[in-house]
Amino acid sequence: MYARENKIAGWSLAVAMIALFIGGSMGPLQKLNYAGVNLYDTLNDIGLASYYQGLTLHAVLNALVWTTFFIVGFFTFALVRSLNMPLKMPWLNVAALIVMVIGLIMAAIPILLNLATVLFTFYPPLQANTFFYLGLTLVVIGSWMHGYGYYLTYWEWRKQNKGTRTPFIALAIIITMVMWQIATLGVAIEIIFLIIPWSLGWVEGTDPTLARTFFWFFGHPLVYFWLLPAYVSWYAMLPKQAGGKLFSEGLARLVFWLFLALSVPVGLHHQYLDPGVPAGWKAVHAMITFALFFPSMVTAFTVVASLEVGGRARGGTGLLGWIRALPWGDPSVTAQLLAMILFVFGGIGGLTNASYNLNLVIHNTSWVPGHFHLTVGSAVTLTFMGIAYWLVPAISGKNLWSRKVALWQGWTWFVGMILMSNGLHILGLNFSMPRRTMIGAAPYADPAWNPLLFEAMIGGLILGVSGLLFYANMLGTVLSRKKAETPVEMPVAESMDATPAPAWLDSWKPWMALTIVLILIAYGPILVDLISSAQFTSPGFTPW
Ligand code: HAS
Ligand code: CU
Repeated sequence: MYARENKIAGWSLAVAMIALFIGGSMGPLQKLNYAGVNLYDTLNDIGLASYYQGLTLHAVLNALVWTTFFIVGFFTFALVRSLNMPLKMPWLNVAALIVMVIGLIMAAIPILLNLATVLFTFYPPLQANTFFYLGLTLVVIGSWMHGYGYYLTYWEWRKQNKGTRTPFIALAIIITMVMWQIATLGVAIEIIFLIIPWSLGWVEGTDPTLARTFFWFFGHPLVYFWLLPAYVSWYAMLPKQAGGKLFSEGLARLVFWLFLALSVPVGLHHQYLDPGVPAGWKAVHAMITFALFFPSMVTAFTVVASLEVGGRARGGTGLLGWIRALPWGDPSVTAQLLAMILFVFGGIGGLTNASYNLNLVIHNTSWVPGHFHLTVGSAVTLTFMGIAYWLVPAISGKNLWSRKVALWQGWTWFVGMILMSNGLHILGLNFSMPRRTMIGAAPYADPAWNPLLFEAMIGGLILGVSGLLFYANMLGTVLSRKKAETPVEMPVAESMDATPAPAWLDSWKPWMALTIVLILIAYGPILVDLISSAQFTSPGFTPW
């Protein structure tokens, strides 16, 4: 069943994991540099020019490639099962994957040649080789094509199932892809109209403020594009794995619609310190960011309630006794529970960032990488690893190589991330240690930082070990010659709602209207203002 879809999913996951392996292996090096150990000289011999080239590889491969490829693989697998019908036009999704891989190669070559050491935000006036931008554009276009393949399938399903509510997993996937479609318009405009003509030398200068504003139109919803697939698992799959039920499918649907409407019009919370963006618009985006806090709190409540149902069904009693009764011996569950615990702290840090006055203190300090390693590096990545522990067996038809190694992997990730992010957060908050800086070579580095740098380094090394455990298991599983006796199926949690979700939670019109209106309000006037006063005067810089 679904052989084609499994193939698309399997290859997407393979690319994702190779990217995470290469990108992730830069991580421990960065942390060793914090402790004054400079391995980059050795790496020079194999062609790595600088800390910043390593950092670009790390962030592009981990944050952009690992996530995007994993997500389309997971979604392709889950969508068809949720709708109970194969892809309508499978060749479109195959073509999508090919376009994404071509784009990846096109972007990777300039990075490896040190022609695109611009970090993952590629802010102008830093300028990379044009192929880097073209490659990223192709990855995005490929992901759109995946989306079109999903929409066509969904459309067909709706035609055949008039009056039936869309199954939750399918609906959540389609909403996520539509949100991504809207968000990526920002980066597409930035790259196509501002950056490519400038990197080719057709125009002399560019306007960094305008470029950054288009980037963050995309950059914030990007983080929810990473998060929402984890939410799909937490809402609809994890409760089943934990022996529970989805506490309220109605709430779960509401959350995804709210993310559609609220994910984009908040990008200026990354630009609080940008001069040239009027403070009033920053305030509007700050308010919408706090509105966005609501669906995450609903998620915390609903997911924990769903887990509690599971824990109690498994014999847990008392106020917290159900937590112990959860299946902690199942590595897929454990990884995701630990990811959720780390996300509590990542989320609190996010609220700190979103508060204008607090942001002034932590912006561009190591607090920010502390924050995003708890979110994209833990809530998302550790959840994806947890998903991989059933998904890779399901696709390959093999048993997971070692449950024990997988359990160790989840726990080491948890411990390593606590140490590393704690160090980074405090260094940023208390000592204003800058982010994106080769601290090992910084003349202003203060000896008072050393204990925390050491803590972060130990955390980073533990994470490196955890990564190796993950890869041992993935390779062990895929390369094993023995087929599993009982095939692994996608876990789907039953809903506890007594009635099907109301029609307005399965209806695109009102939510799309709200989405468009909010974006027009939050971005319309400021973009008109920035475009009409744009100064295309900044030449490109390649300081490496
Ligand atoms: Fe963020 C910067 C604000 C969430 C990623 N963020 C970043 C950057 C990245 C990133 C990559 O306002 C750096 C970008 C760069 O390079 O410059 N972020 C927020 C806010 C949230 C938030 C308000 N961020 C995320 C997520 C990310 C992510 C999710 C990736 C996936 N972030 C900011 C701001 C900046 C920023 C500013 C700019 C900083 C600067 O100055 O540069 C919120 O969405 C967070 C809401 C989440 C929660 C947590 C809910 C908890 C749940 C778990 C429940 C589980 C339980 C445990 C209770 C409030 C759902 C149960 C366990 C059992 C065992 C039972
Ligand atoms: Cu953001």
